[in-house]
Amino acid sequence: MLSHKAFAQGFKLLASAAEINQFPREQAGEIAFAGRSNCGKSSLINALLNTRSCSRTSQSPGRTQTINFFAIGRGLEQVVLVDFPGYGYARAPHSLMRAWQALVLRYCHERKALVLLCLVIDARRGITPQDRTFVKKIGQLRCHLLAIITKIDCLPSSHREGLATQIHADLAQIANAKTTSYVETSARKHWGILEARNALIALSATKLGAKVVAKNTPKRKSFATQNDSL
Ligand SMILES: Nc1nc2c(ncn2[C@@H]2O[C@H](COP(=O)(O)OP(=O)(O)O)[C@@H](O)[C@H]2O)c(=O)[nH]1
Ligand SMILES: [Mg+2]
Repeated sequence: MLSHKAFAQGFKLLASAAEINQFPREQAGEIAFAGRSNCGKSSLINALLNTRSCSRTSQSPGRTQTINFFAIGRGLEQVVLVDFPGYGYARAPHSLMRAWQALVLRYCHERKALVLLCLVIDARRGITPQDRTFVKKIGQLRCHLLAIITKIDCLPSSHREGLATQIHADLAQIANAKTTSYVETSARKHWGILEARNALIALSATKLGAKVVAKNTPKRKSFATQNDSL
């Protein structure tokens, strides 16, 4: 089971997969991160691990073209973070985009080790049409869906109010996961990173035996304290 210690012990790149046969052996629970290109996914993963180097942040969107698997934590606490290529990158060739998308969808549909899917959302944009398409294409998820809203430092505080409610309502219409939760962060200011780690710990531990919530009625959950659990 994932613990706070695991986030501070470094990471090991297990694989950068462009094809399904390059996926690593399923050795531990996997937490996957999806999001639009440039939404801040790499910065968020780096902030979660308190590093600058895990998931390469880049000014040029679309650079992450493989599914990257990083192991964190030791022994029974080991978890694998899975960084998907960003979708919605207009300048990537269509054939390449289709190949990434097919790979990611196959991962979501077939990977038994997947314990939690995180959807990283740029606070300034909210749920985009590409997010909608992605979530719809995944269809039925056997695990939880965690919306991680990031770059909230870019919004004036008056705009932050109601943002999570709106995103939650938008996701409620399309997501078909056991539960849908959200957390608000800024990788740049390190806001909400502890709460995001709490959410990853709690939600990744509850895949098995979790209560099944009826379709389109996601349960709302916030992760304000370190001891929160479902
Ligand atoms: N203001 C602000 N900018 C951010 C934040 N996170 C990422 N960025 C910026 O957004 C751009 C894209 O970030 P990156 O992590 O590479 O996004 P990715 O393409 O989703 O992996 C970069 O210029 C980052 O510096 C944040 O929390 N706040
Ligand atoms: Mg990236």
